[in-house]
Amino acid sequence: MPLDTALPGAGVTEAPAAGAVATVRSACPHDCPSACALEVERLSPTRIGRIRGNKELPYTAGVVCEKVSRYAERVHHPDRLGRPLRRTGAKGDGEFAPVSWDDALDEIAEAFLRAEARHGSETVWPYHSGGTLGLVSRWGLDRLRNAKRYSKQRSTICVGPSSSGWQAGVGMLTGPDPAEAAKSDLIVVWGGNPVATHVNLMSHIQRARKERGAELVVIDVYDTPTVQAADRALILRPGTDGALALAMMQVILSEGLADRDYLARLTDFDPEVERHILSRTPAWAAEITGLPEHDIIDFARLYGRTKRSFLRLGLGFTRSRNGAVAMHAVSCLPALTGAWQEEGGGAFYARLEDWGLDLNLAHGLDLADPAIRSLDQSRIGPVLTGAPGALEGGPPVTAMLIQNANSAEVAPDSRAVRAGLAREDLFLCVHEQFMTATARYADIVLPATTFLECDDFYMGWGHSALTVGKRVLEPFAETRSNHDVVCGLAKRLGAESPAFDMSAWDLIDTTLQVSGKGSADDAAAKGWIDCNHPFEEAHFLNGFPTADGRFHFKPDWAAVGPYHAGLPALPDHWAVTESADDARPFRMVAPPARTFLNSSFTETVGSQRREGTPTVLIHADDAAAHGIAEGASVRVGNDRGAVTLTARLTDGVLPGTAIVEGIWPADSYRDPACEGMGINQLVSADPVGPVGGVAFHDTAVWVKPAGREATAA
Ligand SMILES: Nc1nc2c(c(=O)[nH]1)N[C@H]1C(S)=C(S)[C@@H](COP(=O)(O)OP(=O)(O)OC[C@H]3O[C@@H](n4cnc5c(=O)[nH]c(N)nc54)[C@H](O)[C@@H]3O)O[C@H]1N2
Ligand SMILES: Nc1nc2c(c(=O)[nH]1)N[C@H]1C(S)=C(S)[C@@H](COP(=O)(O)OP(=O)(O)OC[C@H]3O[C@@H](n4cnc5c(=O)[nH]c(N)nc54)[C@H](O)[C@@H]3O)O[C@H]1N2
Ligand code: SF4
Ligand SMILES: [Mo]
Repeated sequence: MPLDTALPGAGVTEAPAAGAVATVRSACPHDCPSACALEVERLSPTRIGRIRGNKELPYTAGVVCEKVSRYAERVHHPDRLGRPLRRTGAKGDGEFAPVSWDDALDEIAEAFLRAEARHGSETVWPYHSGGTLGLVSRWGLDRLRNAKRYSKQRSTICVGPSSSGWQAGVGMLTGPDPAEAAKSDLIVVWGGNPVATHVNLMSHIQRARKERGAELVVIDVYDTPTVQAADRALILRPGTDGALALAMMQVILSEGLADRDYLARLTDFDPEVERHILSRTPAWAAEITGLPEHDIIDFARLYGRTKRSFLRLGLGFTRSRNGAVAMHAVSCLPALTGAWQEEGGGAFYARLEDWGLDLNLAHGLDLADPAIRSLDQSRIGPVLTGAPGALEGGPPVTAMLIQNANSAEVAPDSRAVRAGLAREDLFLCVHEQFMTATARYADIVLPATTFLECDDFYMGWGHSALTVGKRVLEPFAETRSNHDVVCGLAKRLGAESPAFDMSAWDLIDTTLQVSGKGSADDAAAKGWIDCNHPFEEAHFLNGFPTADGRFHFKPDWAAVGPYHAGLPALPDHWAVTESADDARPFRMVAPPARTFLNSSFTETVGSQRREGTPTVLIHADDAAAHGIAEGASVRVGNDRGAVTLTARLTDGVLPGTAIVEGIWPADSYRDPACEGMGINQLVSADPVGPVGGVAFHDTAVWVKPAGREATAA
């Protein structure tokens, strides 16, 4: 079917004259809080040109990041997978031969049925992650999972620590639209790097600075581009944000800056909490954080005296073993000052709940059996290698379908992940756009469409609109969408749900209609659906979404998640991070690279050119102490593994901290010890309490000149 018949004018904002370029609406599918509404230059039914930000959706405001603006490089990449493949070599070798779609789907279904007959349905583990956040493309796999009683997935890898910490105090993953930052007098970006990771936020912050003379404060562990854009920066030791928050509260309470009326009305603040906070002095926090005591006091006063203060909480500061406790401690600040009551005041972490969508049909929620086990997504390594406890008392995992995930690179403890993926008794299907490190281990590789080649809707987890991504291009080669694969397998596996017989568009339309949000076509005509809450609700003026309607200074961790043992009963700094010692004197932080998105875009020339080569950033004094020169080749390692990187020296990081940006393909690390593994071979898969998740920025390592380590080894 010619494209323009398939999509009768939908989303076309400028009609093409003969031979001219059409500009078509779309939406970014990536795991990024900006969740941009896009405008795509469609050059032909199979080619795009530039991508720009939609000017009408206020949050996007005409801006997109550099990597998506040149998406043509990714969608038209010569290495796109175009045909289903069957493994011909050993697992992980990457040797495959083409096979037909029918044969591939038959083979997967037979393998799943065989596995189920032998070990029961829980032996099959469908697995998805954030490659796309499409309401259909990402979570549609759950419909197959639930209909077939396959093992569930606890999606912890990204938001486990941050979400649980926020829930402990506020109660629900919701809040005001962060575009409200434009109305603030003080914006604090805490443990996030929006210039690199969600650039659109910066437009709204810039407005506040220009129109209101607002101040931007950034709290990070190194001199990021967001730090460079700030009026004031606090560079602290990783994993110590809880201490900073407590000392700020101590100053606010002792200098009479707390809103006592608000505390009494809308929180569980009591004399026990007050006594505890008063014991956490700036001197105590200075010792832990590495910040000068007077900087802590100055910033606490600024925050305490500014009613319209907005905390934009990133995820970075929660990727430590104490991450949930730190998030909870920081989230206490606007409850103490009552900043929530102001427009442009309060805090935002992520809107992952509270969209008012009935997703029973789309995600098969009503088919789920509570008795079926739920495996921790972050612990794919321990799960596949059968580590104690990881299988939750159930059978081994012997069959998987992976969509939207590159676990061999992104999950912690790469050694275990790869050992697991290579198991001879595991049947693995990977549905992918590229031959990733994970796909190389597959028995069957299926070629996937990109967001431009299928229909979907997306939740703006860093704003409050649902965005619409209607198909822009004909699918490349033989690629199929996630929805098509799920439906094709469901038929062969005898799984039942009316949604398996619906197109993605019909499924979205039905979902929107039963949720009272109009039709999919109406939404497509506009480009998005506004789901903003009224001010009183977004700011919790009449109560927080907790059982008693109050913000909780005293969290009930046991009610939040299973790994609650030892979490402090009051807001605090929890000293459980991986301690540096003489053998591993550095604490490694592994944050995103600006032009990669997790492991995506590592294949594009523009991003490769921009990022150069994998580096480790350390303080110049540390470098001198370890005999490391600028640009030198160094090895970074611990008991779990080692990588080779190029050293960059700076005074924009505290001594003892080592920054390694980006999740590069394993062969970029040029180290014989890598054995096909990347940076996450150094990262532990221990679950972060109370719900699980990964301490990506909490790894003790040594850093040595490459030559010296090589001779020692
Ligand atoms: N360009 C780009 N954009 C991305 C991504 C990407 O890989 N590349 N990933 C996307 C995804 S999946 C997500 S979840 C978001 C994440 O986006 P962010 O919320 O920005 O979170 P992180 O990427 O984890 O880390 C952000 C910052 O936290 C800092 N940090 C690390 N440890 C600490 C600490 O202990 N305390 C403090 N105060 N700061 C600390 C890091 O130095 C880093 O600058 O970004 C999305 N956007
Ligand atoms: N060192 C370190 N590791 C990290 C992090 C970190 O900060 N540091 N961040 C963590 C975080 S926050 C996250 S969210 C995870 C993310 O980890 P992942 O969600 O696994 O992210 P990606 O590496 O981008 O891999 C997603 C894959 O999905 C594929 N894909 C995209 N769209 C589609 C589609 O429509 N269909 C199919 N079938 N496939 C598709 C892409 O080609 C890509 O290979 O990584 C985590 N890992
Ligand atoms: S990756 Fe983020 S900033 Fe870039 S286009 Fe997508 S949503 Fe916007
Ligand atoms: Mo993430």
